[in-house]
Amino acid sequence: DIITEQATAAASGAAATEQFRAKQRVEAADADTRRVDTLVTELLTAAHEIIRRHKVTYAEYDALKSWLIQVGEDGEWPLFLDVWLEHVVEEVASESRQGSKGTIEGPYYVPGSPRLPAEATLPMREGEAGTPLLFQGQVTGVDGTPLSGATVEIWHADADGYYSQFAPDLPEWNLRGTVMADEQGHFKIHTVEPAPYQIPTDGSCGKLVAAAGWHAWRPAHLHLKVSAPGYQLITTQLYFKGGSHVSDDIASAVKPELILDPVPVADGTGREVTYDFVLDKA
Ligand code: MBD
Ligand code: FE
Repeated sequence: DIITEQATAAASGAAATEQFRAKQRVEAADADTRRVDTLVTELLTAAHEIIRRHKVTYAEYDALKSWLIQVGEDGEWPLFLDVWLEHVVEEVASESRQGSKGTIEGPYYVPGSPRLPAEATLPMREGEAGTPLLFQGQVTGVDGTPLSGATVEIWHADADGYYSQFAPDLPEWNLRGTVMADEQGHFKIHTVEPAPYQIPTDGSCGKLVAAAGWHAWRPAHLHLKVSAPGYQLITTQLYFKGGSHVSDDIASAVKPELILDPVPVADGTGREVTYDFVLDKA
C-alpha cells in the first residue's frame, strides 16, 4: 500500500492511482478494434477542430504537453477523469434505470471497509469533529419489496474535508463502513457531517483550475454503494440542502434527487435524515 504521509496532490494522487489499478474493469487488450477506431478518431477530430477554430499556438501546444506530463507525474489522472468526465459516463450508464438516482464514484472509494450491523456508528476518532448525523432509511425494489440482505457501503470526508487512506494521519477506515441492512432492508448509520471538499490545489488539476479561473470545490457529500442479491448495485452521493457549492459542483455530480434536508434531533446534539434506496432488478 502507498502510505499517504503528506497532504499533497502527489500523495493523494498516488494513492488514488493505486486504488484504481486494483479495481480496473477493462484492459485495453479486451477492446474491440472498430470501437477504439471510432471513439479515438472522433476525439482527435474534435481536438483538431478546436485547434483550427481557436488558432492554437505552439506555446499553447507546449503548455498542454507539459501539463499532461505533469498530470501523470502527480498521479492525478483518476482525479482529472472523475471530476471532468465521469458524470457523463454515469449518465449514459444509468439511462434505463428506474430506481434511485446514482452519480459518480470519484477517486476515493476503497473496497472492503469494515462490516457493520444494521444500526452502527462508522469508525471514527474519539471526539471526531463535525455535527453528528443520523442517516437512516430502507432499501427496497422498484415495486416496494423490502430487500433483505441489502448492504449500504458508505464513505465520506471528515470535517476538514479529508478522506482516510488519501490523506495523512487518519485511521485506515475512518468514516468508511459496509452496513448490513436488516431483513426489511432498514439501516441506521451514525456519523458526522462531512465538510465541502476542495480538490488538491497544489497539483496539476489545481493548476488547471487556477489557470482557467474556476473554483476547486465540491459540495459536502456522502458517498454510497447500495446493493442486494439479485438487484443492480447503485453508486451514488448525497448532498446537503443549502450547503456551499450544491449548485456549482466542480465535478457536475449533483442531481436534485440527491439533496438531503436533515432536521435537528430532539436533544439538540446533531441532525437526522431518512433516505430510502430503490434498486432495479439485475
Ligand atoms: C471527491 O471527493 C469526489 O467525490 C470526486 C468525485 C472528485 C474529487 C474528490
Ligand atoms: Fe468525494
